[in-house]
Amino acid sequence: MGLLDGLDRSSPAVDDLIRLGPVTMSAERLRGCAAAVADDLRGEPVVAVRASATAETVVGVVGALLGGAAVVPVPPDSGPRETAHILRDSGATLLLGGTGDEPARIGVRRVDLGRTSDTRHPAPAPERTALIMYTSGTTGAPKGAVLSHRAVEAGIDALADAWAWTPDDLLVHGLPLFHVHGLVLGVLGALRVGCRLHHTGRPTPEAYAEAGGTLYFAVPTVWSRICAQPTAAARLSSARLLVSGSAALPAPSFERMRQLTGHRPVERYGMTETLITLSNRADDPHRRPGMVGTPVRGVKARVLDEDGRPVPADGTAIGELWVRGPMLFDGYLGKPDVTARLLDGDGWFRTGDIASVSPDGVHRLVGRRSTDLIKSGGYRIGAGEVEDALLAHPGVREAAVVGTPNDDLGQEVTAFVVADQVSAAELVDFVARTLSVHKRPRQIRFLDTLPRNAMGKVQKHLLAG
Ligand code: MLC
Ligand code: AMP
Repeated sequence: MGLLDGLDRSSPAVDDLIRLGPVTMSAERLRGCAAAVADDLRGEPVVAVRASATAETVVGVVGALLGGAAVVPVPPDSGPRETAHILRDSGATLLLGGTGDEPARIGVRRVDLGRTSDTRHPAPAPERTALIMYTSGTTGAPKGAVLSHRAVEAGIDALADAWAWTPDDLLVHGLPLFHVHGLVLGVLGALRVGCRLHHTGRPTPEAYAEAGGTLYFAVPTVWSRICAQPTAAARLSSARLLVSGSAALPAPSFERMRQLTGHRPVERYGMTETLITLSNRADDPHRRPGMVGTPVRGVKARVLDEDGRPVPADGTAIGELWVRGPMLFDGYLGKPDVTARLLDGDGWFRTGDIASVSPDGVHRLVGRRSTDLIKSGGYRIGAGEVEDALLAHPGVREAAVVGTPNDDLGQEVTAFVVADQVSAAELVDFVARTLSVHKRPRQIRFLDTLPRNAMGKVQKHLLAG
Protein backbone atom coordinates (compact mmCIF):
# COMPACT_ATOMS: atom_id res chain seq x y z
CA MET A 1 0.00 0.00 0.00
CA GLY A 2 1.32 3.45 -0.79
CA LEU A 3 0.48 7.13 -0.80
CA LEU A 4 -0.61 7.13 -4.43
CA ASP A 5 -2.69 3.94 -4.46
CA GLY A 6 -5.77 6.00 -5.22
CA LEU A 7 -4.47 6.33 -8.76
CA ASP A 8 -5.41 2.68 -9.16
CA ARG A 9 -8.80 3.22 -7.50
CA SER A 10 -9.92 5.91 -9.92
CA SER A 11 -12.05 4.74 -12.80
CA PRO A 12 -10.08 3.83 -15.98
CA ALA A 13 -12.96 5.34 -17.96
CA VAL A 14 -12.15 8.80 -16.61
CA ASP A 15 -9.95 10.58 -19.14
CA ASP A 16 -9.67 13.82 -17.16
CA LEU A 17 -8.58 12.68 -13.71
CA ILE A 18 -6.63 15.90 -13.44
CA ARG A 19 -7.20 19.15 -15.27
CA LEU A 20 -4.71 21.98 -14.92
CA GLY A 21 -4.97 24.85 -17.35
CA PRO A 22 -5.02 23.44 -20.87
CA VAL A 23 -3.84 19.95 -19.84
CA THR A 24 -6.04 17.03 -18.88
CA MET A 25 -4.68 13.62 -17.93
CA SER A 26 -6.15 10.21 -17.20
CA ALA A 27 -4.81 8.19 -14.27
CA GLU A 28 -3.00 5.96 -16.76
CA ARG A 29 -1.26 8.87 -18.48
CA LEU A 30 -0.35 10.53 -15.18
CA ARG A 31 1.07 7.24 -13.89
CA GLY A 32 3.02 6.74 -17.12
CA CYS A 33 4.47 10.27 -17.19
CA ALA A 34 5.33 10.11 -13.49
CA ALA A 35 6.96 6.69 -13.92
CA ALA A 36 9.18 8.19 -16.64
CA VAL A 37 10.28 10.89 -14.18
CA ALA A 38 10.89 8.23 -11.51
CA ASP A 39 12.93 6.08 -13.96
CA ASP A 40 15.29 9.01 -14.56
CA LEU A 41 15.90 9.74 -10.89
CA ARG A 42 18.26 6.82 -10.37
CA GLY A 43 18.22 7.04 -6.60
CA GLU A 44 18.40 10.84 -6.29
CA PRO A 45 17.41 11.25 -2.61
CA VAL A 46 16.13 14.84 -2.51
CA VAL A 47 14.41 16.37 -5.52
CA ALA A 48 13.21 19.97 -5.69
CA VAL A 49 10.26 20.84 -7.90
CA ARG A 50 9.57 24.32 -9.13
CA ALA A 51 5.94 24.26 -8.10
CA SER A 52 4.09 26.43 -10.60
CA ALA A 53 0.40 25.62 -10.99
CA THR A 54 0.94 23.28 -13.95
CA ALA A 55 0.55 19.64 -14.92
CA GLU A 56 4.36 19.45 -15.06
CA THR A 57 4.46 20.16 -11.32
CA VAL A 58 1.95 17.40 -10.58
CA VAL A 59 3.87 14.93 -12.75
CA GLY A 60 7.20 16.02 -11.23
CA VAL A 61 5.96 15.65 -7.65
CA VAL A 62 4.25 12.31 -8.30
CA GLY A 63 7.25 11.03 -10.25
CA ALA A 64 9.72 11.98 -7.55
CA LEU A 65 7.50 10.37 -4.89
CA LEU A 66 7.19 7.17 -6.95
CA GLY A 67 10.96 7.16 -7.28
CA GLY A 68 11.33 7.29 -3.50
CA ALA A 69 12.78 10.81 -3.34
CA ALA A 70 11.97 13.45 -0.76
CA VAL A 71 10.19 16.23 -2.67
CA VAL A 72 10.97 19.89 -1.98
CA PRO A 73 8.39 22.25 -3.51
CA VAL A 74 9.97 25.58 -4.48
CA PRO A 75 7.63 28.59 -4.82
CA PRO A 76 7.89 29.68 -8.46
CA ASP A 77 8.14 33.35 -7.52
CA SER A 78 10.69 32.99 -4.72
CA GLY A 79 13.59 35.33 -5.33
CA PRO A 80 17.26 34.30 -5.64
CA ARG A 81 17.94 34.42 -1.90
CA GLU A 82 14.92 32.32 -0.93
CA THR A 83 15.49 29.80 -3.72
CA ALA A 84 19.18 29.41 -2.88
CA HIS A 85 18.32 28.86 0.79
CA ILE A 86 15.69 26.19 0.07
CA LEU A 87 17.93 24.32 -2.39
CA ARG A 88 21.01 24.46 -0.15
CA ASP A 89 19.25 23.71 3.13
CA SER A 90 17.27 20.76 1.75
CA GLY A 91 20.32 19.21 0.10
CA ALA A 92 18.42 18.86 -3.17
CA THR A 93 20.66 17.69 -6.00
CA LEU A 94 18.08 17.90 -8.76
CA LEU A 95 15.52 20.56 -9.62
CA LEU A 96 12.61 19.62 -11.84
CA GLY A 97 11.63 22.73 -13.83
CA GLY A 98 14.25 25.49 -13.55
CA THR A 99 13.84 28.75 -11.66
CA GLY A 100 16.67 30.63 -13.34
CA ASP A 101 18.08 31.30 -9.86
CA GLU A 102 19.45 27.85 -9.10
CA PRO A 103 23.07 27.46 -8.02
CA ALA A 104 25.44 25.80 -10.47
CA ARG A 105 25.86 22.59 -8.42
CA ILE A 106 22.25 21.52 -8.90
CA GLY A 107 21.08 19.52 -11.89
CA VAL A 108 18.05 20.95 -13.66
CA ARG A 109 15.65 18.83 -15.66
CA ARG A 110 12.47 19.64 -17.52
CA VAL A 111 9.37 17.50 -16.99
CA ASP A 112 8.34 16.24 -20.40
CA LEU A 113 4.64 15.38 -20.61
CA GLY A 114 5.34 13.56 -23.87
CA ARG A 115 7.39 10.81 -22.17
CA THR A 116 5.79 7.80 -20.48
CA SER A 117 7.06 4.56 -18.95
CA ASP A 118 5.48 1.26 -17.89
CA THR A 119 7.76 0.77 -14.88
CA ARG A 120 5.86 -0.10 -11.70
CA HIS A 121 7.89 1.48 -8.92
CA PRO A 122 7.40 -0.14 -5.50
CA ALA A 123 5.78 2.09 -2.86
CA PRO A 124 8.42 3.68 -0.62
CA ALA A 125 8.46 2.57 3.03
CA PRO A 126 6.01 4.55 5.20
CA GLU A 127 8.77 6.13 7.29
CA ARG A 128 10.56 7.52 4.23
CA THR A 129 10.40 11.28 3.78
CA ALA A 130 7.77 12.27 1.23
CA LEU A 131 8.01 16.05 1.45
CA ILE A 132 10.23 18.76 2.85
CA MET A 133 7.99 21.82 3.01
CA TYR A 134 9.66 25.17 3.69
CA THR A 135 7.77 27.34 6.11
CA SER A 136 8.47 30.60 7.93
CA GLY A 137 9.21 30.84 11.61
CA THR A 138 9.17 34.01 13.67
CA THR A 139 12.84 34.68 12.91
CA GLY A 140 15.38 33.77 10.28
CA ALA A 141 15.01 31.94 7.00
CA PRO A 142 12.24 29.35 6.40
CA LYS A 143 12.72 25.89 7.92
CA GLY A 144 12.12 22.58 6.17
CA ALA A 145 9.29 20.57 7.76
CA VAL A 146 9.97 16.88 7.11
CA LEU A 147 6.80 14.89 6.37
CA SER A 148 6.90 11.12 5.94
CA HIS A 149 4.78 9.06 3.57
CA ARG A 150 3.00 7.73 6.65
CA ALA A 151 2.12 11.25 7.83
CA VAL A 152 0.79 12.35 4.46
CA GLU A 153 -1.25 9.15 4.09
CA ALA A 154 -2.70 9.47 7.60
CA GLY A 155 -3.44 13.17 7.07
CA ILE A 156 -5.35 12.59 3.86
CA ASP A 157 -7.19 9.50 5.14
CA ALA A 158 -8.40 11.41 8.20
CA LEU A 159 -9.84 14.13 5.94
CA ALA A 160 -11.46 11.58 3.64
CA ASP A 161 -13.19 10.30 6.77
CA ALA A 162 -14.23 13.75 8.04
CA TRP A 163 -15.44 15.02 4.69
CA ALA A 164 -16.85 11.75 3.27
CA TRP A 165 -14.43 12.35 0.38
CA THR A 166 -14.67 9.61 -2.28
CA PRO A 167 -13.67 8.82 -5.88
CA ASP A 168 -17.07 10.22 -6.92
CA ASP A 169 -16.01 13.75 -5.98
CA LEU A 170 -14.74 16.40 -8.35
CA LEU A 171 -12.33 18.55 -6.33
CA VAL A 172 -11.91 22.14 -7.51
CA HIS A 173 -9.38 24.69 -6.30
CA GLY A 174 -6.86 27.19 -7.60
CA LEU A 175 -4.38 27.31 -4.75
CA PRO A 176 -0.59 27.40 -5.04
CA LEU A 177 1.09 23.99 -5.31
CA PHE A 178 3.92 24.60 -2.84
CA HIS A 179 1.99 24.48 0.44
CA VAL A 180 0.02 21.95 2.42
CA HIS A 181 -3.36 23.28 1.34
CA GLY A 182 -2.88 23.26 -2.45
CA LEU A 183 -0.34 20.44 -2.76
CA VAL A 184 -0.92 17.92 0.04
CA LEU A 185 -4.70 18.24 0.29
CA GLY A 186 -5.40 19.66 -3.14
CA VAL A 187 -3.26 17.33 -5.28
CA LEU A 188 -2.03 14.36 -3.27
CA GLY A 189 -5.41 14.24 -1.50
CA ALA A 190 -7.29 13.91 -4.77
CA LEU A 191 -4.83 11.34 -6.11
CA ARG A 192 -4.93 9.25 -2.93
CA VAL A 193 -8.72 9.34 -2.72
CA GLY A 194 -8.88 8.70 -6.48
CA CYS A 195 -11.19 11.60 -7.30
CA ARG A 196 -11.01 14.03 -10.21
CA LEU A 197 -9.16 17.30 -9.69
CA HIS A 198 -9.76 20.51 -11.59
CA HIS A 199 -7.15 23.16 -10.75
CA THR A 200 -8.36 26.55 -11.94
CA GLY A 201 -4.94 28.19 -12.30
CA ARG A 202 -5.94 31.20 -10.22
CA PRO A 203 -8.68 30.94 -7.57
CA THR A 204 -11.03 33.43 -9.20
CA PRO A 205 -14.77 33.47 -8.46
CA GLU A 206 -15.55 32.98 -12.17
CA ALA A 207 -13.31 29.92 -12.47
CA TYR A 208 -14.77 28.34 -9.33
CA ALA A 209 -18.31 28.97 -10.61
CA GLU A 210 -17.52 27.50 -14.04
CA ALA A 211 -15.89 24.31 -12.74
CA GLY A 212 -19.03 22.51 -11.48
CA GLY A 213 -17.21 20.69 -8.66
CA THR A 214 -18.64 18.71 -5.77
CA LEU A 215 -15.87 19.66 -3.33
CA TYR A 216 -14.18 23.07 -3.22
CA PHE A 217 -11.09 24.19 -1.28
CA ALA A 218 -10.15 27.83 -0.68
CA VAL A 219 -8.58 30.20 1.81
CA PRO A 220 -10.83 32.84 3.46
CA THR A 221 -9.60 35.61 1.12
CA VAL A 222 -10.84 33.58 -1.85
CA TRP A 223 -14.17 32.82 -0.17
CA SER A 224 -14.76 36.48 0.60
CA ARG A 225 -13.90 37.42 -3.01
CA ILE A 226 -16.39 34.76 -4.21
CA CYS A 227 -19.07 36.19 -1.92
CA ALA A 228 -18.46 39.63 -3.41
CA GLN A 229 -19.75 38.14 -6.69
CA PRO A 230 -23.18 36.76 -5.77
CA THR A 231 -23.88 35.27 -9.22
CA ALA A 232 -20.67 33.24 -9.13
CA ALA A 233 -21.27 32.25 -5.49
CA ALA A 234 -24.81 31.05 -6.25
CA ARG A 235 -23.41 28.57 -8.79
CA LEU A 236 -21.60 26.75 -5.99
CA SER A 237 -24.94 25.73 -4.48
CA SER A 238 -24.83 22.47 -6.48
CA ALA A 239 -21.59 21.44 -4.73
CA ARG A 240 -21.49 18.92 -1.89
CA LEU A 241 -18.98 20.64 0.41
CA LEU A 242 -17.19 23.99 0.56
CA VAL A 243 -14.06 23.82 2.72
CA SER A 244 -12.19 26.80 4.18
CA GLY A 245 -8.81 26.77 5.86
CA SER A 246 -5.28 28.17 6.25
CA ALA A 247 -6.57 31.24 8.11
CA ALA A 248 -9.59 32.32 10.12
CA LEU A 249 -12.83 32.60 8.13
CA PRO A 250 -14.54 35.76 9.42
CA ALA A 251 -18.08 35.14 10.73
CA PRO A 252 -19.64 37.54 8.16
CA SER A 253 -18.02 35.52 5.34
CA PHE A 254 -19.45 32.29 6.81
CA GLU A 255 -22.94 33.85 6.92
CA ARG A 256 -22.64 35.29 3.43
CA MET A 257 -21.57 31.89 2.07
CA ARG A 258 -24.57 30.32 3.73
CA GLN A 259 -26.94 32.88 2.23
CA LEU A 260 -25.49 32.78 -1.29
CA THR A 261 -24.66 29.07 -1.68
CA GLY A 262 -26.96 27.41 0.83
CA HIS A 263 -23.88 25.75 2.37
CA ARG A 264 -22.40 26.13 5.80
CA PRO A 265 -18.70 25.98 4.97
CA VAL A 266 -16.56 23.31 6.58
CA GLU A 267 -13.77 25.07 8.47
CA ARG A 268 -10.68 23.11 9.31
CA TYR A 269 -7.39 23.94 11.00
CA GLY A 270 -3.86 22.85 10.28
CA MET A 271 -0.22 23.72 9.93
CA THR A 272 2.62 22.74 7.65
CA GLU A 273 4.14 20.86 10.58
CA THR A 274 1.00 18.94 11.55
CA LEU A 275 -1.16 18.76 8.41
CA ILE A 276 -4.85 19.15 9.23
CA THR A 277 -5.67 18.17 12.80
CA LEU A 278 -9.06 19.76 13.54
CA SER A 279 -12.07 19.87 11.25
CA ASN A 280 -15.78 20.12 11.09
CA ARG A 281 -17.43 17.07 9.60
CA ALA A 282 -19.50 16.67 6.47
CA ASP A 283 -22.16 14.79 8.41
CA ASP A 284 -22.61 17.57 10.99
CA PRO A 285 -25.18 20.07 9.68
CA HIS A 286 -24.77 22.38 12.70
CA ARG A 287 -21.46 23.90 11.74
CA ARG A 288 -20.98 27.31 13.38
CA PRO A 289 -18.90 30.31 12.28
CA GLY A 290 -15.51 30.64 13.93
CA MET A 291 -15.42 26.99 14.95
CA VAL A 292 -12.71 24.79 13.44
CA GLY A 293 -14.23 21.56 14.67
CA THR A 294 -13.03 18.51 16.55
CA PRO A 295 -9.83 16.43 16.27
CA VAL A 296 -9.79 14.37 13.07
CA ARG A 297 -9.28 10.61 13.18
CA GLY A 298 -6.16 9.65 15.13
CA VAL A 299 -5.63 13.14 16.61
CA LYS A 300 -5.60 14.19 20.26
CA ALA A 301 -5.75 17.89 21.07
CA ARG A 302 -5.30 19.78 24.32
CA VAL A 303 -5.48 23.44 25.28
CA LEU A 304 -3.07 24.36 28.07
CA ASP A 305 -2.72 27.48 30.20
CA GLU A 306 0.62 29.15 30.91
CA ASP A 307 1.32 26.67 33.71
CA GLY A 308 0.75 23.71 31.41
CA ARG A 309 -2.67 22.82 32.88
CA PRO A 310 -5.67 22.07 30.64
CA VAL A 311 -8.09 25.01 30.49
CA PRO A 312 -11.75 24.20 31.26
CA ALA A 313 -13.68 23.03 28.20
CA ASP A 314 -16.26 25.78 28.60
CA GLY A 315 -15.92 27.55 25.25
CA THR A 316 -14.45 30.69 26.81
CA ALA A 317 -11.23 29.85 28.66
CA ILE A 318 -8.27 30.16 26.31
CA GLY A 319 -4.83 28.59 26.18
CA GLU A 320 -2.26 27.27 23.75
CA LEU A 321 -3.29 24.45 21.44
CA TRP A 322 -1.16 21.29 21.40
CA VAL A 323 -1.84 18.41 19.00
CA ARG A 324 -0.67 14.82 18.60
CA GLY A 325 -1.37 12.39 15.78
CA PRO A 326 0.00 10.22 12.97
CA MET A 327 0.01 13.09 10.46
CA LEU A 328 2.58 15.17 12.35
CA PHE A 329 5.97 15.96 10.82
CA ASP A 330 9.21 14.28 11.90
CA GLY A 331 10.89 17.60 12.70
CA TYR A 332 12.65 20.53 11.04
CA LEU A 333 15.42 19.41 8.74
CA GLY A 334 18.80 19.79 10.42
CA LYS A 335 17.33 21.64 13.41
CA PRO A 336 17.00 19.18 16.30
CA ASP A 337 17.01 21.97 18.92
CA VAL A 338 14.11 23.88 17.39
CA THR A 339 12.26 20.61 16.84
CA ALA A 340 12.74 19.58 20.48
CA ARG A 341 11.36 22.92 21.69
CA LEU A 342 8.09 22.38 19.83
CA LEU A 343 7.65 18.60 19.54
CA ASP A 344 7.97 16.76 22.86
CA GLY A 345 9.06 13.17 23.48
CA ASP A 346 5.43 11.99 23.67
CA GLY A 347 4.66 13.35 20.22
CA TRP A 348 2.79 16.49 21.32
CA PHE A 349 3.36 19.52 19.09
CA ARG A 350 3.07 23.02 20.46
CA THR A 351 1.21 24.96 17.73
CA GLY A 352 1.63 28.55 18.96
CA ASP A 353 -2.09 29.06 18.26
CA ILE A 354 -4.43 30.21 21.02
CA ALA A 355 -7.75 28.37 21.25
CA SER A 356 -10.76 27.60 23.40
CA VAL A 357 -12.69 24.36 23.47
CA SER A 358 -16.42 23.88 24.03
CA PRO A 359 -17.94 21.15 26.21
CA ASP A 360 -18.72 19.20 22.99
CA GLY A 361 -15.02 19.26 22.01
CA VAL A 362 -15.39 21.88 19.26
CA HIS A 363 -12.40 24.24 19.02
CA ARG A 364 -12.31 27.96 18.32
CA LEU A 365 -9.07 29.71 17.39
CA VAL A 366 -8.57 33.18 18.78
CA GLY A 367 -5.10 34.16 17.55
CA ARG A 368 -1.41 33.35 17.80
CA ARG A 369 0.92 33.51 20.77
CA SER A 370 3.51 35.50 18.81
CA THR A 371 2.81 38.55 16.67
CA ASP A 372 5.82 37.55 14.56
CA LEU A 373 3.95 35.07 12.40
CA ILE A 374 1.69 36.89 9.95
CA LYS A 375 -1.07 35.30 7.87
CA SER A 376 -1.83 37.23 4.71
CA GLY A 377 -4.17 35.72 2.12
CA GLY A 378 -3.52 32.36 3.83
CA TYR A 379 0.26 32.68 3.38
CA ARG A 380 2.40 32.31 6.50
CA ILE A 381 5.02 35.04 6.65
CA GLY A 382 7.72 35.36 9.30
CA ALA A 383 8.26 38.94 10.43
CA GLY A 384 11.97 38.22 10.98
CA GLU A 385 12.57 37.12 7.41
CA VAL A 386 11.06 40.34 6.01
CA GLU A 387 12.98 42.43 8.58
CA ASP A 388 16.24 40.75 7.52
CA ALA A 389 15.44 41.49 3.88
CA LEU A 390 14.78 45.17 4.69
CA LEU A 391 17.89 45.48 6.85
CA ALA A 392 20.03 44.29 3.94
CA HIS A 393 19.25 47.64 2.25
CA PRO A 394 22.11 50.07 2.96
CA GLY A 395 19.70 52.91 3.79
CA VAL A 396 17.72 50.96 6.42
CA ARG A 397 18.91 51.32 10.02
CA GLU A 398 16.06 49.56 11.87
CA ALA A 399 12.99 47.61 10.79
CA ALA A 400 10.03 46.04 12.56
CA VAL A 401 7.45 44.08 10.59
CA VAL A 402 3.93 43.35 11.85
CA GLY A 403 0.61 42.08 10.50
CA THR A 404 -2.06 44.78 10.40
CA PRO A 405 -5.76 44.11 9.74
CA ASN A 406 -6.84 43.95 6.10
CA ASP A 407 -10.44 43.17 5.09
CA ASP A 408 -9.42 41.15 2.02
CA LEU A 409 -6.24 39.39 3.19
CA GLY A 410 -6.96 39.02 6.92
CA GLN A 411 -3.62 40.64 7.71
CA GLU A 412 -1.24 42.64 5.57
CA VAL A 413 2.51 42.95 5.92
CA THR A 414 3.34 46.37 7.35
CA ALA A 415 6.93 47.48 7.92
CA PHE A 416 8.00 50.21 10.32
CA VAL A 417 11.37 51.46 9.21
CA VAL A 418 14.05 53.87 10.39
CA ALA A 419 15.92 54.78 7.21
CA ASP A 420 17.97 57.40 5.43
CA GLN A 421 16.65 58.82 2.19
CA VAL A 422 14.91 55.86 0.69
CA SER A 423 11.38 55.73 -0.66
CA ALA A 424 8.71 53.18 0.27
CA ALA A 425 8.50 51.99 -3.34
CA GLU A 426 12.25 51.40 -3.43
CA LEU A 427 12.08 49.26 -0.28
CA VAL A 428 9.13 47.20 -1.54
CA ASP A 429 11.04 46.55 -4.77
CA PHE A 430 14.15 45.69 -2.80
CA VAL A 431 12.30 43.03 -0.77
CA ALA A 432 10.65 41.73 -3.94
CA ARG A 433 14.10 41.07 -5.41
CA THR A 434 14.97 38.61 -2.62
CA LEU A 435 11.70 37.12 -1.33
CA SER A 436 8.49 35.85 -2.89
CA VAL A 437 5.71 38.21 -3.90
CA HIS A 438 3.40 37.82 -0.92
CA LYS A 439 6.20 38.63 1.55
CA ARG A 440 6.54 42.18 0.19
CA PRO A 441 5.30 44.80 2.64
CA ARG A 442 2.02 46.38 1.55
CA GLN A 443 2.74 49.41 3.72
CA ILE A 444 5.97 51.04 4.77
CA ARG A 445 5.79 53.57 7.62
CA PHE A 446 8.86 55.66 8.34
CA LEU A 447 9.61 56.44 12.00
CA ASP A 448 12.41 58.37 13.71
CA THR A 449 12.88 55.55 16.23
CA LEU A 450 11.20 52.22 16.96
CA PRO A 451 9.36 51.95 20.30
CA ARG A 452 11.49 49.79 22.58
CA ASN A 453 11.16 48.59 26.17
CA ALA A 454 13.81 48.98 28.89
CA MET A 455 15.54 45.83 27.58
CA GLY A 456 15.78 47.37 24.10
CA LYS A 457 13.21 44.98 22.61
CA VAL A 458 10.88 46.47 19.99
CA GLN A 459 7.35 46.79 21.39
CA LYS A 460 5.52 45.40 18.40
CA HIS A 461 2.13 45.49 20.07
CA LEU A 462 2.36 49.29 19.96
CA LEU A 463 2.94 49.12 16.21
CA ALA A 464 0.39 46.44 15.31
CA GLY A 465 -2.43 48.16 17.23
C1 MLC B 1 1.04 41.88 -3.73
N1 MLC B 1 0.96 42.74 -4.76
C2 MLC B 1 1.57 43.85 -4.40
C3 MLC B 1 2.07 43.65 -3.10
N2 MLC B 1 1.72 42.42 -2.72
N3 MLC B 1 1.76 45.00 -5.05
C4 MLC B 1 2.44 45.96 -4.43
N4 MLC B 1 2.93 45.84 -3.19
C5 MLC B 1 2.79 44.72 -2.52
N5 MLC B 1 3.31 44.61 -1.32
C6 MLC B 1 0.32 42.52 -6.06
C7 MLC B 1 0.28 41.05 -6.44
O1 MLC B 1 1.51 40.67 -7.02
C8 MLC B 1 -0.86 41.02 -7.43
O2 MLC B 1 -0.39 41.48 -8.68
C9 MLC B 1 -1.82 42.06 -6.88
O3 MLC B 1 -1.03 42.90 -6.00
C10 MLC B 1 -2.92 41.45 -6.06
O4 MLC B 1 -2.32 40.69 -5.02
P1 MLC B 1 -3.16 40.02 -3.87
O5 MLC B 1 -4.12 40.98 -3.29
O6 MLC B 1 -2.23 39.30 -2.98
O7 MLC B 1 -4.08 39.03 -4.59
P2 MLC B 1 -3.77 37.75 -5.37
O8 MLC B 1 -2.49 37.79 -6.10
O9 MLC B 1 -5.02 37.53 -6.12
O10 MLC B 1 -3.61 36.64 -4.20
C11 MLC B 1 -4.61 36.37 -3.25
C12 MLC B 1 -4.70 34.87 -3.02
C13 MLC B 1 -3.28 34.40 -2.64
C14 MLC B 1 -5.70 34.60 -1.91
C15 MLC B 1 -5.14 34.17 -4.29
O11 MLC B 1 -2.89 35.13 -1.48
C16 MLC B 1 -3.21 32.93 -2.40
O12 MLC B 1 -3.12 32.14 -3.35
N6 MLC B 1 -3.26 32.50 -1.14
C17 MLC B 1 -3.22 31.09 -0.75
C18 MLC B 1 -2.09 30.82 0.19
C19 MLC B 1 -2.08 29.35 0.60
O13 MLC B 1 -2.29 28.46 -0.19
N7 MLC B 1 -1.82 29.09 1.86
C20 MLC B 1 -1.82 27.75 2.41
C21 MLC B 1 -0.70 27.55 3.38
S1 MLC B 1 -0.82 25.87 4.01
P3 MLC B 1 -0.84 40.78 -10.04
O14 MLC B 1 -0.09 41.55 -11.07
O15 MLC B 1 -0.41 39.34 -9.91
O16 MLC B 1 -2.32 40.95 -10.10
C22 MLC B 1 -1.65 26.05 5.44
C23 MLC B 1 -2.13 24.79 6.14
C24 MLC B 1 -3.57 24.88 6.14
O17 MLC B 1 -1.92 27.12 5.86
O18 MLC B 1 -4.19 24.93 7.21
O19 MLC B 1 -4.09 24.92 5.03
P1 AMP C 1 0.90 27.15 7.60
O1 AMP C 1 2.05 26.55 8.22
O2 AMP C 1 1.14 28.04 6.46
O3 AMP C 1 0.06 26.03 7.28
O4 AMP C 1 0.13 28.03 8.65
C1 AMP C 1 -0.40 27.47 9.82
C2 AMP C 1 -1.17 28.49 10.58
O5 AMP C 1 -2.32 28.90 9.85
C3 AMP C 1 -1.72 27.97 11.89
O6 AMP C 1 -0.74 27.96 12.90
C4 AMP C 1 -2.86 28.94 12.14
O7 AMP C 1 -2.37 30.11 12.76
C5 AMP C 1 -3.35 29.27 10.75
N1 AMP C 1 -4.59 28.55 10.40
C6 AMP C 1 -4.73 27.44 9.65
N2 AMP C 1 -6.03 27.10 9.55
C7 AMP C 1 -6.73 28.01 10.27
C8 AMP C 1 -8.11 28.20 10.56
N3 AMP C 1 -9.06 27.41 10.07
N4 AMP C 1 -8.46 29.24 11.35
C9 AMP C 1 -7.52 30.07 11.86
N5 AMP C 1 -6.20 29.95 11.60
C10 AMP C 1 -5.81 28.93 10.81
